Order: sequence, then C-alpha cells, then structure tokens
Amino acid sequence: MKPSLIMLAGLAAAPIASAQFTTNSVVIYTLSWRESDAFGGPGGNGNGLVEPGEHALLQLAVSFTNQNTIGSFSPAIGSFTSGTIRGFGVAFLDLHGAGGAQGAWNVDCSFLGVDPTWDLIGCSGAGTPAAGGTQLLNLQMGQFPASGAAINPTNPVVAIWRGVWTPAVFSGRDVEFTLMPAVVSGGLHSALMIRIGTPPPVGVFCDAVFGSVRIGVGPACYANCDGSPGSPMLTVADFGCFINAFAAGSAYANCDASTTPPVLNVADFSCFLNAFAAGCT
Ligand SMILES: [Ca+2]
Ligand SMILES: [Ca+2]
Ligand SMILES: [Ca+2]
Repeated sequence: MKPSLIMLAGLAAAPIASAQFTTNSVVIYTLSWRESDAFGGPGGNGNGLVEPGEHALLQLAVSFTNQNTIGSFSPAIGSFTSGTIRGFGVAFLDLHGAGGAQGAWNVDCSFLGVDPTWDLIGCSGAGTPAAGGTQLLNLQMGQFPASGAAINPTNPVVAIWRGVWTPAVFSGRDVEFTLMPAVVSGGLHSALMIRIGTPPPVGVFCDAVFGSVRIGVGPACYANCDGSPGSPMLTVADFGCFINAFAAGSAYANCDASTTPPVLNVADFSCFLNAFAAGCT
C-alpha cells in the first residue's frame, strides 16, 4: 500500500525519506453515524440504537485548516519551499472499534466506500475488515490533480467515505470507532495539495486530528439488556447489564429517550424497571 500513497501524494516522485511536510495546516477527520438499512439507505426506527434488523451507516468527513494561505514545506522541491494550500490531498487510515465492535462491514464500492470523486486506487481504498470486524484497515482516498488549477478545493468534504457496520451481538452498550493512521502508512497518513505556481501541484504531508464515533447498540426487547436468547430471557444479568450501560453513559441506558441534560438520570432506572416488569416475549 505504501508505494501507492507515495506515488499519489508525492507528485514530485520524492522518495519516502524526503517526503514534503508542512506544519501550516492540519487535516481534521470527523465521523458520524445514523441508523440505516444494510446498504446505507434509510432504515431503522430512529431511536439512536442499532437493534436487530438495523444497521449503522458511518460517514467520514474531512476538512483542513488555513485553506488558501501560504504553506511552507520541507524539504524543498527545486527552488520551492512554499505554496498555496489549496485542497485535501490524501488520507491513509485505519478504523479501530472498542466496546464489543465485532460485526460485519459493507463497504461495497459500487455504492459505499470512497466517494468516486476521491477514489484513488479503486475498491481496496474502501477498507478491509480485520479482527472480527472490530477493525477496518487501509482506507485510502484523495486526489491526484494534473495541474495546480485542477486541484479540487472542496473543504470540507462531508461524505468522502461511507460504510455500513452491523454488530455481531445486540446487547445494550456503546461501541466506539476511532480513526488512526494506517499502520502501513509509516506515519505518512495525511496530505494536502499545495499549489506552487506553474509546475504541477505537490502533495505535502501534515498532521491530523482523528475523530471517533460512539454507536448505541440495543437488544430487540429493551429490558433484555444482555441480548440473551431463550427463557428466562430476563434475569438479574439484565439489571447488571443496564447498570453497566448507565455507568458508561451509553445511549442504550437512556430508556425514556429524554433529550434534556442530564440525559441519563433516575427516570431511566424507573423506565428500565417498568420495561423489565412488562417482560419480553
Ligand atoms: Ca433503532
Ligand atoms: Ca437477558
Ligand atoms: Ca433519560
């Protein structure tokens, strides 16, 4: 994977040891999610929890600071040591989940994965599931303009990548997915396109802020917090599960679906007890 990034981001064909770097701009990655169908289309009951039969559409937005200002870089390219920060260049990322993130990914590049405008390497840039679906590795996206005038200046790019995650287990909890530099990027995870006049633009690496997203997961029947099958479905384990979810601040624990802070309070305990008393069938 590394050669593709260098080739794409380093239009000067610089070897990795001399990749240009700037400290004058930072790339910011932001993750969001919503309930969806298995293909990222509308789906779910909209209660903020992924429940059996529902799926989570994750969406990546990318932006960068100090657009259209002067970015200094080193090492020099010929006589150039600076240029105009014009566009997002390249991202090379891993996504790691925690909190029970095992599951299935749909990053079918015919309708998910990288936005075609920012697709550099074809379907493999959409990411490869690993570790039981708790990880999605080697997300790659960006641009490779032929000239400075051709740099795509879109900032932010609100949906540069999309993927659908389906939990393997539906118990009441929050799962957190966090972006980080792709291990195989060798630390060269983010780049900008800088315009330096008549020569082609250059891809210049920079630092980044890596976002994360918390996804609420819930069982088919609310009181069955641990998602256990069979009978009795509701046991003391579900109380323990709810208390843990409450302590963790999970979306699941907001039983009464309140929206006024503090969202989690004693009313949610009462709500859970009522749901438990009502039973699950
Ligand atoms: Ca739901
Ligand atoms: Ca149970
Ligand atoms: Ca509440």
